Amino acid sequence: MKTHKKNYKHLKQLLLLMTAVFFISACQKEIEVKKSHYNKNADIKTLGVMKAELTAPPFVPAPVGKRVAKKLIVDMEIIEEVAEMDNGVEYVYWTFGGSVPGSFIRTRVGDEVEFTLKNHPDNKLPHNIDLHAVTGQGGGAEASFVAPGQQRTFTFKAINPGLYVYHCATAPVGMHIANGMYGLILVEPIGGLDPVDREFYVMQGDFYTKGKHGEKGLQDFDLQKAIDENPDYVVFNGKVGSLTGDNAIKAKVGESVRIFFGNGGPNLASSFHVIGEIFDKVYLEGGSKVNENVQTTLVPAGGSAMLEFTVESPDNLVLVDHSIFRAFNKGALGILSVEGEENEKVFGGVIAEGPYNPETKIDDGTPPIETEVVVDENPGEPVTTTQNIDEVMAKGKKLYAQNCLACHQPEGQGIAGAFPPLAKSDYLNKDTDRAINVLLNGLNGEITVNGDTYNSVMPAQRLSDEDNAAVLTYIYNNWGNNGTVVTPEQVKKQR
Ligand code: HEC
Ligand SMILES: [Cu+2]
Repeated sequence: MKTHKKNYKHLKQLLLLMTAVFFISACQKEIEVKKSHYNKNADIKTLGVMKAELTAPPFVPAPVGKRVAKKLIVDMEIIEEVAEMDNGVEYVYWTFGGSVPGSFIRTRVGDEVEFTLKNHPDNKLPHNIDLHAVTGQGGGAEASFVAPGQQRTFTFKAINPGLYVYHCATAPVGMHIANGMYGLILVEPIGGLDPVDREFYVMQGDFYTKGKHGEKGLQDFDLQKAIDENPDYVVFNGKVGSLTGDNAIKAKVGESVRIFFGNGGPNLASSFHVIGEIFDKVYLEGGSKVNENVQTTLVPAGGSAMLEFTVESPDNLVLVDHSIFRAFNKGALGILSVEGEENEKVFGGVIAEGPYNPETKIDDGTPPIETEVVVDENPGEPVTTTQNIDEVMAKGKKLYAQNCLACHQPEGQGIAGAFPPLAKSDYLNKDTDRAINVLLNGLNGEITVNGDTYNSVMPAQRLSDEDNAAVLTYIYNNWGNNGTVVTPEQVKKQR
């Protein structure tokens, strides 16, 4: 019995020892696991202090290149201010640094960012900042919460390379974002991104106003429309026309272009596309994976993408959200204007045109396989292209429905703020040659029609001289216009 008891005691001790050993080794394992998951960029040493250059869109600060990691001082002021959303439409924007999107911040992996957020004393509300580039509570939201007339400084280490959204995260968060409180922070990898010729900062956002799209005056934020995700405006860089007309971004044939594209939301994802271009490279979701030869890239609300392409021919490339009504009816449209020599290797342009009649054989320049003897049945009678006015009008009506109606509307009444009217248009009636040129070459930049300004884009119409003449004649002889008859010869002269 005694020995038995002693044995039992030994067994108990052994068990205790075993548990202890197991426990210690388990602990060690856990530490090892943690170490292997630890982002080693957190250990990058910084050398020196530098003040960050901050830029308003569409500009970006100078690339980091080969510079070492530093302590980077970011100084950002929040400003609440009235600005124009569209012609005659005003809105109270809440901004990081006075622009929508807010100032672009450019850092590199290993930088220790010392961030000071200042809330201007004239502002009405407290704000803060949640940077998606931050690993830490709320992306810095709590550490940066500031009341008007206050400032707050916090620090973080940039440990993951990529293009990140930042935004205000003060309740009601949706409203702060809907009023323009978002921007981009770029964390370049060690050694920097590959150099390119041009870089641009473009960010999409959706806006919700009490009045309908185009309704003039100072517009209040509409919470119900925001909840319903039914925006009146979907725009690039905070307003309609921020990248069209005189604001178009520019490049030269042969240059490489990088667009830092972000989506502030608050609600809509963007199907970002550039009409007339293909993205050679897309850094998906603003991360490190690169896709190549992309037509349209999907950028979620609160997400980003870096897009790279070279511009091969002198075109007006059109930046759009390919959810296309947003582009042509809500504002999500911009122009990258490319200047330089035509490049027929990549785009040949129109090489032939003429009437198409299914009844007759098409003369496309290739010699016929079987030669027939063609007999001219009416020798000596001239070939005439003159049509009577009724035919021209009927043809013009058809052409209008096919080519113009979608934008200028069935009765030529246009859409306020987006498409100018053709009915009783003073612009149209004043100058026929100018109107012909609009069709031949397209139109962008600010114009005034019947007292309202438009600053949008009309694509060039690829119609024959006859068709251009017919559609214009139809328009001039309808809806209270001045009755001009436009001839194909007149169109030809303007080519
Ligand atoms: C994709 C939409 C779109 C289509 C299609 C379109 N337009 Fe336009 N048009 C516009 C826009 C936008 C403007 C104003 C451009 C600006 O702001 O610089 C405009 C301007 C004009 C103007 C000068 C302003 C005015 O109101 O008098 C004329 C004339 C015109 N378009 C005629 C036509 C005709 C004719 C067609 C069809 C053959 C046509 N457009 C097709 C969008 C379009
Ligand atoms: Cu805010």
